[in-house]
Amino acid sequence: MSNTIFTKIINREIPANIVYEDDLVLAFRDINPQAPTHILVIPKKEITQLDTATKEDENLLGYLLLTVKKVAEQVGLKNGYRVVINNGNDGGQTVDHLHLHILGDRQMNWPPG
Ligand code: DGP
Repeated sequence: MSNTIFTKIINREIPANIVYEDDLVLAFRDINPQAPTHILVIPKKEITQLDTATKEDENLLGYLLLTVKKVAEQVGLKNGYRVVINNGNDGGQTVDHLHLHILGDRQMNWPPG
């Protein structure tokens, strides 16, 4: 798959405001925040989008969600938050490396745009 901007962040080829990292995942602040707190959680494995994840990624997908919870707690999102995965063109995905958005510190609306 293509080497996206997120791979460059993982490899420290470009800077990012990293809030959490371990062997499997990385979390960093979104460069174009849509809420006072906007963090992206990504797998270090290059998965293009949710649609291209496979059975082999089952544990990693669960781990990403538990990482969201851990990061939200770490940054103090006590009143809740929204988790978003934009998948593919109609989903509004712009970076071809699976990522989970954590949006918080404001009231979210429904339905989303
Ligand atoms: P999506 O639309 O779901 O593919 O979201 C991609 C997000 O990635 C978008 O909110 C902006 C963010 N983003 C794009 N390039 C960079 C970057 O170089 N650094 C950081 N921190 N975020 C980026």
